[in-house]
Amino acid sequence: MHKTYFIADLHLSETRPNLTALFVDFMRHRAPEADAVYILGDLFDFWIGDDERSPLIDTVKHEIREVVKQGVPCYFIHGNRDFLLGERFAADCGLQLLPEYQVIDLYGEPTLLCHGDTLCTDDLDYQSFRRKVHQPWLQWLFRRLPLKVRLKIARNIRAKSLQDKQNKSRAMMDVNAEFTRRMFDRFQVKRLIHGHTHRQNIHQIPPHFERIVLGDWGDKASILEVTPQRIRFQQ
Ligand code: OKV
Ligand code: MN
Repeated sequence: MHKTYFIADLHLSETRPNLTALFVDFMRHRAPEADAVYILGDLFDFWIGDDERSPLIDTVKHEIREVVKQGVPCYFIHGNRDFLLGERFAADCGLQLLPEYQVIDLYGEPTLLCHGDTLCTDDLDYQSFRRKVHQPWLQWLFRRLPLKVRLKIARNIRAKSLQDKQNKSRAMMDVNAEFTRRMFDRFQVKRLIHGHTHRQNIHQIPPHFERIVLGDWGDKASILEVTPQRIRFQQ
């Protein structure tokens, strides 16, 4: 039976081994049966360069490589946290990096994929942060810093961001409806799949649009399974 899996926002880190175990379980027992696996960003809780080494990174690479070896293509769109994940990581495990927005033919239905952070246009602070750290020259500079320095900078930025987050409303951190509507038009699709907000749901938007939001991974996995017949979330 044909099926395609979509996951996002696992936020894997060394501090949460149970999460890594859930990912390993998914990659070993579900992913091999799929036509393809799409990881729509924030696979890792943070990413400061492909030269960082850790048991977690080795595990994730290994699991992706094994799935790819079995003939299941694995695709990745950057999240707001692992936007620095690069070609080196991808080449190491056979992961295919996709651009910010990608339209795929999902069993006959053109479907737009993205992480979702770019849709949250009401969060002006975040969008300004994003513009800053996405500047090619700043990334070029950051990548050249010693690993230790990057770790320290990243820790500081995360601590600062945790404070800022407390002053933001729920609505501000959701997608902007009008901006999202324009994306359906721009990419000529009636279906959008994204993550980032962690608000797992399938929204029907009149007259004929569908916005599918992937859930995050906490105590349980959140997996979207699409077959030619139906769309459903699995745990
Ligand atoms: C990722 C987010 C931390 C949100 C820094 C240039 C600069 C890249 C970076 C450092 C931080 C990613 C790479 C991280 C996302 C945070 C806190 C909030 C809202 C520079 C290029 F500016 F220092 F030169 N970074 N890390 N945040 O720790 O993974 O998305 S991160
Ligand atoms: Mn995100």
